[in-house]
Amino acid sequence: MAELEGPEFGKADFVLLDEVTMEQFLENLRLRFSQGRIYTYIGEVVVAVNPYRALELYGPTAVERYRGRELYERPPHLFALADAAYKAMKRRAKDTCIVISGESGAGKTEASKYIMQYIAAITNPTQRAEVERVKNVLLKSNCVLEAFGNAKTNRNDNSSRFGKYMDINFDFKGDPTGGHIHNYLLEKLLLGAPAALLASLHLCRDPCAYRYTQEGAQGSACGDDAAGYQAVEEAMAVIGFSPEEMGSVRRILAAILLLGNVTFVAEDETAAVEDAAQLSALAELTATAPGSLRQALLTRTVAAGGGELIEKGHSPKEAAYARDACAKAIYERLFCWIVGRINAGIAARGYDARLHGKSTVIGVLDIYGFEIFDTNSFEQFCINYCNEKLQQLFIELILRQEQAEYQREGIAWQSIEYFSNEPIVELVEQPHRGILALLDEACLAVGTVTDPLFLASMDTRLGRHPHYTSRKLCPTDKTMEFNRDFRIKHYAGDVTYSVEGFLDKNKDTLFQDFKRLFYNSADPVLQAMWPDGEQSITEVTKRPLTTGTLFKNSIVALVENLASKEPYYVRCIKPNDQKSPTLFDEERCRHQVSYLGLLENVRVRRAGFAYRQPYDRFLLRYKMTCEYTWPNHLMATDREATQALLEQHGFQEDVAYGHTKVFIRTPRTLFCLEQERAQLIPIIVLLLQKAWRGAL
Ligand code: AD9
Ligand code: MG
Repeated sequence: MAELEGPEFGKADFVLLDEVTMEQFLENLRLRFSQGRIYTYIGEVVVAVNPYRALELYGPTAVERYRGRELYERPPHLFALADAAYKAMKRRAKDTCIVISGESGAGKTEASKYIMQYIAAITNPTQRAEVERVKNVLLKSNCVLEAFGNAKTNRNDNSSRFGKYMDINFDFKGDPTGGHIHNYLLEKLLLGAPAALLASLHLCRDPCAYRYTQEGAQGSACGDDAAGYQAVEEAMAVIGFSPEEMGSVRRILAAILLLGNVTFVAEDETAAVEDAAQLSALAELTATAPGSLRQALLTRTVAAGGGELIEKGHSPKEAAYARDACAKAIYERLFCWIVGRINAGIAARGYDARLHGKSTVIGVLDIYGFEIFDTNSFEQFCINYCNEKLQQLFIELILRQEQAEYQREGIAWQSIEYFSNEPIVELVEQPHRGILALLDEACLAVGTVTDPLFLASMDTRLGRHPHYTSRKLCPTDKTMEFNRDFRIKHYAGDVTYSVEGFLDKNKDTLFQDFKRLFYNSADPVLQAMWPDGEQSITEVTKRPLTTGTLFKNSIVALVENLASKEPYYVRCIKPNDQKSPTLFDEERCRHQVSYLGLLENVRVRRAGFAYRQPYDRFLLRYKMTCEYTWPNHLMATDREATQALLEQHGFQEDVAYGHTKVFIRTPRTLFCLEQERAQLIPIIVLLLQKAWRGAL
C-alpha cells in the first residue's frame, strides 16, 4: 500500500477497488488524473495516464525517494518500477525487461526516457569514466534517434515511427557498461517525416520547396530549429560521430530531398529527366558518376536467358515509382546506419565475465501501440500484429509470474480463465495458411497478381476464420469496400484494412541498379549502407525476404528475448485527443482500458492473492494494530508474529503463509488493516509528542 496517499487520491492499486468493473476502474483513473496522480498500480504493473503538462515528479528529490524502496512504500511511480527491475537484476542477477505499451501519444517514449534517467541517476556512484561515457551515450542516443525516426502525426507531435528495444548491460556492481539498440520497422513515411530535422540541418530554409517535406511543413512550428539542430549535432558528437560522418549524413539528407524533386518526361516512350541540373547536383551529393546515376534512375537491368543482361527503360510512371522507392530506401538505410553507429559507441567493451562476474541486462521496449486510423494499411497491419504478440506475452507472463511466485512460496495454485489471442496471432503468422504466408505467396506468384486478387485468395482461404471478415462473405456490410477491404477482429477491437499497396509494400522492390550505384559511391558512409550492392545482377537470384516476413521474424525474436527475461510493465493511457491536461475523455479511456486488458489483469491479480508482502515489511507497517506485535514481537519468527496478528483480527481464512511472504486473498482484509492503522497513527503521534515534551 502506497504511503503518503490519502483516500482522497483514490486507490493507488486497482486491486483495491471494491468491485472490478469498468465504471469503478475509470472513476479511480479519472479521480487520480484530476489530481496529478498519473500513476496507479495493478500489482506490479504501472498504469500511466499522459498528463499533458510538466509535473514535478522526476527531479533528484524524487529519485532519492524511490531509490532502493519497495513498490508499495511510496506512491506509484515509474521510478519505483525502474527500481524494482534494477533490484531484481542486481540482487538476483536476473535479466529483466520493461515493456512499455499504449497507443500513439499515450506517453511511451517519455516514460522510457524517465526510466533511463532514473537508472542513470542511481548508478555509478564512484563516477567511473567509462561508465559515465556509456550512460551519456545511452541518454544522448534518444535525441538522435528521435531526430531521425520521429515525425509529427495527427496523433502526436513527436511520434516515434519506429519500434525501439534497448538493452543496457550491467557489470557485477550494477553499473551500466554498455548497451544495444534494436530498431523495428521504421515506417517509411518519408513524406513530411524528417521535415523538422531537415529544416533544422539548414538544408531547406523553406520545407515547402521540397516535395518530400511539403506536407510535414504545413503547420509545423520550426521556431526552435536552431536549438534542435545544436542539440542533435552535440548529441551526435557525444556518441562519437566524426565530423566527416556528420558531413556525409547532411549530404545524404540533402540528396533525399533533391531526389524527391526530380521529375520525368516521356521521350520515345521511355522516361527522361526533366531538369539535368538536378542530376548533377544529386551526383555530387551522393559522390556517384552522373552517367551511372542517370542510368539507375531511368532504366533497370534484367537478366535474360543465358546470363545475358538487358537494359530496360522505365516509363515516366515507373521511373517516379523507382525514385520514391530509392529515396525511402536511402532514408531507411541511413537510419539503420545511425543505429549501428550508436551501437558501436555503446558496445560493452572489454567485459570479461571471468574477471568481472556475470553481466546482466535490463531491456527497455518502447514500441508503437495499437493503431486504428480511418484508412489502415500494411503498416497498421504489422503494428497491430506486433501488439497482438505482445499482449499474448503479457497475459502469459503475468500468469506465469503469479504461478512461479506461488510455487516459490509453497502455495497451491489455481488456474484462471483468460482471453487468449492465440487464434488471432495464428491468423496472421501461421506458415502456409496465415495472412503473411498468403501475401508472400501472392508476391512470389508468376504473372500479375494484384491487391484485389490477393484479397480474393484470403477471402477463399480464411473466410471461415472467426477473426477474419470478408466483404464477399457478408455483403450486407456497407462499411467495407467490396474489392478493397478486409477486417480483423483484434483483441483491441475490429480493424478494417485496405488491401491497397499490400503487395508493393511487402515486396519492397528496390532495383539492384540503385544498390550497385550507391555501393560504388565515393562517400564511405553511403557506400557502407549498401553492402548488398556488391552482387552482380546474375548473382541476385535468391529473392530477398519480404518486408512482412522480415518483420514477423524480428517480432518473434523480440518476443523470445522478452520471454527469457523477468518482465515489468508500463501501460500508458492517452486521456484525450486534444492534448489537454484537464480533459478526461471517458470513452477514449474506456476503450484503452478495455483493449489493454487491464480489467482482466486486475482479475488475474485478485483471483489468486491480491496482496503479498514479505513478513518483516508487513509487520513494520501493521504491528501497531496488535498487542502481541507492538512495539516489538517476542515470537521466534516474523512469520509466527504475522500469523498471531492476522488471527487476532480474525483474518485467518483469508490468508496463506508462504516461505518469506504473507499472501492476502481479498483487498478487504488489507483495507481493514489500513483503516485501523490510520486510526491509530494520530494516537501514536500524540503519545510520542507527549513523551518528547516530557523528555525536554
Ligand atoms: V508514439 O506511439 O511514439 O506516436 P508515445 O511515444 O506513446 O507516442 P510520447 O511519449 O511521445 O508518446 O508522448 C506524447 C507527448 O505527451 C509528449 O511529447 C509530451 O508532450 C506529453 N507527455 C507524455 N508523457 C508525459 C509526462 N510524463 N509528463 C509530461 C508528457 N508530458
Ligand atoms: Mg513514441
